[in-house]
Amino acid sequence: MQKGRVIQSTGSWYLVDNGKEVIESRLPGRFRLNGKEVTNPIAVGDWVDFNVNDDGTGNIEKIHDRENYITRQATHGKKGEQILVSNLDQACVVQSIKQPMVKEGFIDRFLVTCEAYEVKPVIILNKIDLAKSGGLEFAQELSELYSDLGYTFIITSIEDEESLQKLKELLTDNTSAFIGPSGVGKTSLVNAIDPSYNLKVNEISDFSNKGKHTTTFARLVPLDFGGYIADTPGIREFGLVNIEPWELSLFFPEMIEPRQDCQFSNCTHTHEPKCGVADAFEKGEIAVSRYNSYINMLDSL
Ligand SMILES: Nc1nc2c(ncn2[C@@H]2O[C@H](COP(=O)(O)OP(=O)(O)OP(=O)(O)O)[C@@H](O)[C@H]2O)c(=O)[nH]1
Ligand SMILES: [Mg+2]
Ligand SMILES: [Zn+2]
Repeated sequence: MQKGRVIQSTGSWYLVDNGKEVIESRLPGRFRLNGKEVTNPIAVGDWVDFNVNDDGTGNIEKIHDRENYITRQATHGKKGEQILVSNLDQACVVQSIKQPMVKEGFIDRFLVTCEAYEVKPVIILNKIDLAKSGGLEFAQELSELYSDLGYTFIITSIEDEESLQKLKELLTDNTSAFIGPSGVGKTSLVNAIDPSYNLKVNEISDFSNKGKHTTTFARLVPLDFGGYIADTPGIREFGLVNIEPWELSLFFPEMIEPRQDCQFSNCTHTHEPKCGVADAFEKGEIAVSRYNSYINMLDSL
């Protein structure tokens, strides 16, 4: 028996990396019928035990318990959820300064969801080369906002070697996932830091800057400098996990202290009297974009 990591899945075949080679493996039928309503019993990122057959293919015998995982819709615990990738050290939300434009709402949802999944979040703002004609200041503001909140925020461009070096350091010896809208450059960044993997990259051809969904399967790429990166397909929206409305502000670091001054313990910080969060917002201690994200998320709960 060998231990390895599932780095790609087609639904019927799994590519398992044992550290030396990649073995095409199958899962015996009994695993599929254990009554679990997961789309796929094995997720990319899973650690498995497997036997090698005479023809060199593998048989997966055991799936190790997952330390954590993220799902496509981020509907934690819901039936039929599709796990994007498991056993992560960090999840990186990738945004671009332009084409498509950065969406703070996406970042903020992502940060809240990471808390719920117990995955460390990282924010990557890509395509900074496009900000030469304007947007650099905004990028800097975002960087300060999120860094002050305690998050790792890095600014990149596939044309800027220094920024790629920083990204490499962040990824070395970790299992990371790139998550974000289509067209922000997730695949391009993986290619730029590890050119041995020529992943498929598409030009943004449509004028609406929506981009094309070029990556269709999540896969883990073993990095030649150590670690794994999961390049995931673009998602338009990031769903929210099941959080009670009064709990939501617990996932906003800048609201933790102010909410202690709220009169009601189940305050939603919207219409209630004597609200510490509303006071802090009025004093400018909470960013407008962050408070807007909070309200939008609250509405969707
Ligand atoms: N100017 C500029 N263009 C970039 C940069 N990174 C990526 N691009 C371009 O952006 C387009 C989309 O890049 P992809 O890497 O396919 O984007 P993706 O996030 O993987 O998209 P999906 O797979 O659809 O989710 C391509 O035309 C890239 O060449 C960058 O740093 N600067
Ligand atoms: Mg891609
Ligand atoms: Zn309040």
